[in-house]
Amino acid sequence: MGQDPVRERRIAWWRQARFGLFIHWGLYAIPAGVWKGRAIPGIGEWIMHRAKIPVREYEKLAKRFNPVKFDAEEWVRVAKEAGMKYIVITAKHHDGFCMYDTKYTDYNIVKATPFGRDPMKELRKACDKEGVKLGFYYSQTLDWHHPDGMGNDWDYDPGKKNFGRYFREYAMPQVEELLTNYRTVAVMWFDIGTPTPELAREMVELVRRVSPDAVINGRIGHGLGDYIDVGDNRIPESPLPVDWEVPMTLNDTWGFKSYDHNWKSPGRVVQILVEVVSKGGNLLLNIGPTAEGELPEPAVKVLLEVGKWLKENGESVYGAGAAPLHVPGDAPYMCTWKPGKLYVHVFGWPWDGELVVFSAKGAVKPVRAYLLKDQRELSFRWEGADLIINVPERPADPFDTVIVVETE
Ligand code: FHN
Repeated sequence: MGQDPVRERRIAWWRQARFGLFIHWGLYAIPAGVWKGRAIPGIGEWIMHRAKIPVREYEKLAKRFNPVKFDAEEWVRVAKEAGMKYIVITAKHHDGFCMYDTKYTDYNIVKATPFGRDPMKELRKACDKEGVKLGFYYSQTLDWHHPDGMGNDWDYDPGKKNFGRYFREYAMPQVEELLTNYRTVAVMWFDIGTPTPELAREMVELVRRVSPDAVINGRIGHGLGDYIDVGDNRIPESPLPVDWEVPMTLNDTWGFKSYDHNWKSPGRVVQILVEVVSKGGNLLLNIGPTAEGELPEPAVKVLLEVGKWLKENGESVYGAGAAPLHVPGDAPYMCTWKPGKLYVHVFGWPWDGELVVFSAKGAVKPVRAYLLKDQRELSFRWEGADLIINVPERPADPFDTVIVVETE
């Protein structure tokens, strides 16, 4: 990766953004976790694989896909209200169904469904209107529908597959199509890696040629891409010295499942977001819309609550990163940082009116401390290496009260 100035320019907005919306939407929203009356365990968008549904049978879902409640503007508004700066949506997931109009297969939302509209075009327009960046998820390796794609061994003989042909004559042209017809694509989001470095390099070269400003995620594989995606739902133990992102589910699935109600609370999401930023990363938080085209109501509620918190505390998140001090694992706070400002996010309010910021000496030279929410001034003193901040009796926010420590 290195300090290539072209890359630095390309990724600058992404680094500021810190919070994005991931959307997994496709035919799998119809069965929504149930196949032939049987609840299929695991993540919703994997149902074709988990239940070994034959291509000819799965394909029939397209005829039933009619998400008439889909409203691109509404989706983008929710993302924006939630404080999310970019959206990454599945243009093609592992099931191979294309959620946009493509000339390389009729197995797409415009040609194969009664819906007949192109939601990616509509999202493009809505994102431009609202000033939200739009990126596409494209499953470049797994494709359970294409005879040469990887992963489907129940319909196709793996020994007869020509993956190179699929990749060069199908996946690459489709990515080029996305980059060209839906300009300007902010992120090209690949998944699970590419089998060979050669193919991965060819894909990266294509993206660079067609859309030099598109940020490429690390799951293209082989150390290529502009940033790293850590494991799904896994926040690293400590800050990483590279650009990174964690894709995370809001419940326990990416694609919609009718019976997954295990939603994270707004307070939990705020805490996750702050933890991610305190370790120098971005949070790409997922929601899986229904087959009717709606964002699940409970998910929207959570996101809007998070957005309210961000409206007041966004300064401590956008463009912020890891603080130059160690926060013990059992401390009741986390820290984010911008040059000249330490943001102390207090999750466990001190009962005795004194917040102890451990081992802050050397890292900060405080000149002023105040509550971010209402600018209330706070006094402070040193006790050895610890900074003691005098705080009001009650927290200013039920999720996370942010104290700003201005430093020399
Ligand atoms: O297999 C996929 C999964 O369905 C989902 O898209 C996630 C999102 O990060 N990525 C893969 C697993 O890592």
